[in-house]
Amino acid sequence: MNIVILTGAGISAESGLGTFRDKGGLWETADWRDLATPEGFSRDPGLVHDFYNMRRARVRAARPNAAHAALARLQADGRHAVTLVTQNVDDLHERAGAAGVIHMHGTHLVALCAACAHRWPAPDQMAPADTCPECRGTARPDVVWFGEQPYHMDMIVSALAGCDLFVAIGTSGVVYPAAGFVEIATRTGADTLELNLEPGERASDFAAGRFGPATQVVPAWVDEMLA
Ligand code: BJW
Repeated sequence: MNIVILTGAGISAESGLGTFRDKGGLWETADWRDLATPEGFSRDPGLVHDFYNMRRARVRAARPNAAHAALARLQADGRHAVTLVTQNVDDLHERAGAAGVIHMHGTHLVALCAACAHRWPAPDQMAPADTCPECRGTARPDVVWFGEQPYHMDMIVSALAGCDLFVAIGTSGVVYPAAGFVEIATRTGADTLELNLEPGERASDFAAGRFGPATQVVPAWVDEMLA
């Protein structure tokens, strides 16, 4: 079976990384217009770097959980062709052993030159004075902010067009284009499944849903797929 899996912040919640829109989430205490837009970065690059420096430190201290491990197990088993797309900017899928993970919103472990698009490993602390080693342009985290085009969209849409099953895990279904993947998969005739703590915004678009903490529902679903 060709399976496309989309993950969101909820899969990393039990590794200690905050989600965005839950109670106590990152956007409850901070304004996304200041922290996750190119305009916010132009206004106050120091504030944005501090936000990503804090999150980078949390990611470096975090460990993959049972849900990340289960998806890596499903992929490594080889019975199904698994395309893993994540909205997350952490590297917990890779550290659990997953291969070829598509980071549609980039990763804050990489720095990006805003002028020439050169990329290099992000230092633990980035600062407004940091410049590109190639052209001296402004350095920023290699993440996709609101109003910017998510990465690898051609690859993702073609994987969705050829999949038999689309599974969304731990994502609220609020942010596009990822929130529209279930529609694309449904149109192409795929079965669809939502695995989430509770039903997300697009729950009624999925053929089925299973709800509970990712560390429980994801390994249980993977066990069934490999039974
Ligand atoms: C658990 C759990 C546990 C908790 N176990 N589950 C009007 C209509 C349609 C679109 C738009 C519109 N106005 C503007 C737009 C476009 C805009 C958009 O969607 N805005 C909406 C808010 C309306 N989108 C964009 O601008 C995007 N670009 C774009 O559209 O370009 C045009 C284009 C598209 C395609 C081709 C060509 C051109 C860019 C979006 C960039 C998003 N960036 C961020 C920041 C990235 C860097 C960073 O991490 O800081 O991405 S915002 C933030 O939201 C982050 C996330 O990846 C993303 C999604 O969040 P996610 O993962 O769903 O997290 P939460 O917190 O929302 O949900 C967590 C879920 O987990 C919940 O369901 C919980 O229940 C669950 N959970 N604990 C299991 N233990």
